[in-house]
Amino acid sequence: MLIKIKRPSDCRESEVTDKRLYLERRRFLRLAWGTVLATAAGVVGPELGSPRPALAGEKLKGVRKGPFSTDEELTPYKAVTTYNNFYEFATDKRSPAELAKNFQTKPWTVAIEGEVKKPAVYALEDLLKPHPLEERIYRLRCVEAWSMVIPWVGFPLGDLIKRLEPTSKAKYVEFVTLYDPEQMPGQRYPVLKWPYVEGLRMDEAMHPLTILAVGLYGEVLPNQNGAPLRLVVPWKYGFKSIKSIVKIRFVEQQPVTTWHRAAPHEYGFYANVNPEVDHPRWSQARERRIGEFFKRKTLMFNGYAEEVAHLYAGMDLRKYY
Ligand SMILES: Nc1nc2c(c(=O)[nH]1)N[C@H]1C(S)=C(S)[C@@H](COP(=O)(O)O)O[C@H]1N2
Ligand SMILES: [Mo]
Repeated sequence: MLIKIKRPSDCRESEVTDKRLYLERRRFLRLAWGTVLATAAGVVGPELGSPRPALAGEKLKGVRKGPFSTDEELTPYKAVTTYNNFYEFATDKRSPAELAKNFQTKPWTVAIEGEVKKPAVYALEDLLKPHPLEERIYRLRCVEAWSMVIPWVGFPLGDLIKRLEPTSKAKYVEFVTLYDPEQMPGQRYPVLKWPYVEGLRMDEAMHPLTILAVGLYGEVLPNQNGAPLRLVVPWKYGFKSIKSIVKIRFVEQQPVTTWHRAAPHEYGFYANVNPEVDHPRWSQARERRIGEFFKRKTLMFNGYAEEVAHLYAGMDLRKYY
């Protein structure tokens, strides 16, 4: 009888490459931040006497496995962190990783405003402290018809919202990215109206799939992926998942979101992944998973229909695109 033994060469090339890079990076970080890591405690790491460029890459502690994870193959770390949409830095996908290298994410505050019982400017540490971190492996589907599978680290946005106690007038949640053209060179150009704004209906914001992420691949978010705090809404096109959040506002009216303002007939407020509603300039029926050659079919609500379709019962999804 022949028994097939899995040899290293049976592994996919991408797997091997990614693992090697992952380990090399780890080793580099150990060398660079040896003492820091030795004393690192928790989400945002230790208070440091002297400034240093970035916190990205520190290992997050006490991360438990969260619900809703897909078991699909992960997109390699390298691709997740070097193929980014972050227009505050640049409009191409390669530059944000380089241009965001020295982005200062500490200290960081988040203003909580509007229809809420506990409005305040919170230090990020205080905002995060009560929330245990979970790993959630989600698909991210960009409106440009590519997709990734990313192991996020974060916590349900709904848990934070409950803590902040919105009033009965709060029908939507608006999110705002940092405006700082000194640090974010893309903001020196009027490609979009700055700062970047996104929004969710209250029930979308409270949905257990919706998370605020502080990390990926077990580490603090790389700056180009939206450090230190970004939204992840897996059933919507990637542009809803706003990065580097400095303000969360509870409002009565539907927020005017950045991409909707820029091109209203191309980008709706809802932006649910929907293979049946094409972008005016291209089809949304298929997508390319980064790292794969053949395109695959795009699934309704990015494959999360079972969890979220009820939120839109009775709505015409061609009108509310
Ligand atoms: N502030 C801000 N958030 C943003 C963007 C941006 O340009 N600025 N790009 C969006 C788009 S179009 C996508 S597809 C995702 C990409 O996230 P990633 O780079 O972590 O994969 O971020 C979204 N969040
Ligand atoms: Mo996107």
